[in-house]
Amino acid sequence: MSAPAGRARRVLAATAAAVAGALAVGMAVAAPSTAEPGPTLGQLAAAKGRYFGSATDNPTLNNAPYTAVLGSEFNQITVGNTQKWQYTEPSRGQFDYSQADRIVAFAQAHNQIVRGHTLAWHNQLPGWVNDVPAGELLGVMRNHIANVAGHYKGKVVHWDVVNEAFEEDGTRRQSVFQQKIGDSYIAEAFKAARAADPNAKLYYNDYNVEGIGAKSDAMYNMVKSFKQQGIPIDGVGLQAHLILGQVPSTVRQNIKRFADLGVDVAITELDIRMRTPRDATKDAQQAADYRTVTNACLAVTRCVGITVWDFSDGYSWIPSVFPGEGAALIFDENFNKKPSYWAVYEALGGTRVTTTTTTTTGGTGTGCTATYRVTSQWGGGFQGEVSIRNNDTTALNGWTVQWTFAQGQALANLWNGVATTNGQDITVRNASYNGTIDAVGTTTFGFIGSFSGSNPVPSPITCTRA
Ligand code: G2I
Repeated sequence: MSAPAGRARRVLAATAAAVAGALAVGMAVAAPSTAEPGPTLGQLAAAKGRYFGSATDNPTLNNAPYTAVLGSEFNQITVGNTQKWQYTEPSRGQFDYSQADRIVAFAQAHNQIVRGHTLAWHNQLPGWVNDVPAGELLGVMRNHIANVAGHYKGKVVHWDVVNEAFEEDGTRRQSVFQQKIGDSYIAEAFKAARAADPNAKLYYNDYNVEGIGAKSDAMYNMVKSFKQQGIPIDGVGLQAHLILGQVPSTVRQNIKRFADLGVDVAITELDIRMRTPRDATKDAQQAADYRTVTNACLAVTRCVGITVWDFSDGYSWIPSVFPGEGAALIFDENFNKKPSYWAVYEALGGTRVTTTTTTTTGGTGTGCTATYRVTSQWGGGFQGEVSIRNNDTTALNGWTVQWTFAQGQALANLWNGVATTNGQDITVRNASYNGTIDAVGTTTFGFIGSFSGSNPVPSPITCTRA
């Protein structure tokens, strides 16, 4: 068991070195502050000189299981909604930072860097902006950027300055800014952002620009001309709202061509949606897709990090906008890690310990199957998970899983289940909210344990349905 512990130490040492290196070039990439067993995605990314982050929104900041993951797993946060114009300047000249300030404070308290989102966008604009006379809109936009970027000066590492300015065919979107200010509005927005916060990295951010095509070509040509003219642009954000099995084959090549122009690249809003419900085949494809995107970023030094557009399937924008689709993220609704999580974890250099025991027992019908995994292990401690599969073609209502820790291991805490221990015998029953498992569905509980000496996977492990 000394190998995993040694590995954990190496990861932490590498993390510290990467953080120091990143700070030396002025980009604060820090490991998450909350102690979590095993390396987190943020720590793994930091060891590679990158960040791995999540978007978040204000309503979820009151949800303790949610914030436990948000605060520990990631070393970067994007303000998902409340820095948008509608929230920050709801009426002309009246600025309100109360909501976004809460997210920035959360990030600071957890040692996470912040991506500001977004200063000039056609969407989530308060109505009054559309009524500003053409001759005044440039001044209004400059004033908005001066105030918002000024308020967050020194607190936002990356700003999405202009968002989604191109149509699919590469022509300019006819937003109010485009119509009333003209082509120059994007350059003007970048100049205003640089003046307001000279140290923030300034990004142009868009979707459907992950691979090479008409829209990313337009973005490429704009960045190239900005660099030639000295317009202050530092990076491009590839949002990456992707569809299962459809990661563009040219993502890596596309990231590289932007890096070669002399700008950074970030994957800013990653999610990979599927028709719901999930199943094992779709989960495996999604894991492969997440791995492809992560590897594409890691392949190019100037790809500075990856942000998922929130992290749990229960808090994703997808189902409300694409009915019948969802399950696009790396944690499920109950904050269990999905195969897509582990794909990112491994792509970032983490090693998953996957010792497994499976036993099926009766109850009624064909019963259920419990699969026990040690998912990570370090000196004296480990994290485990047990997945319970309903083998029957009717729903199951209530389950019990039992095993014996033969080598003196002990449970420290357990989630998504109710544990009772009798000496070395462990019994876990469903929690109030996850006793029902659909026909051939699965649910999972997780736990932290301690051990000394060895930590073999217990055998047998039994699953009994009520
Ligand atoms: O649409 C997905 C993203 C595409 N790129 C830019 C991002 O800023 C955008 O984020 C989404 C938010 O995740 C949604 O949460 O932007 C949407 C608006 O275009 C956000 O949706 C809005 C709803 O439309 C409102 O009804 C709701 O009040 O979220 C608001 C706050 O929950």
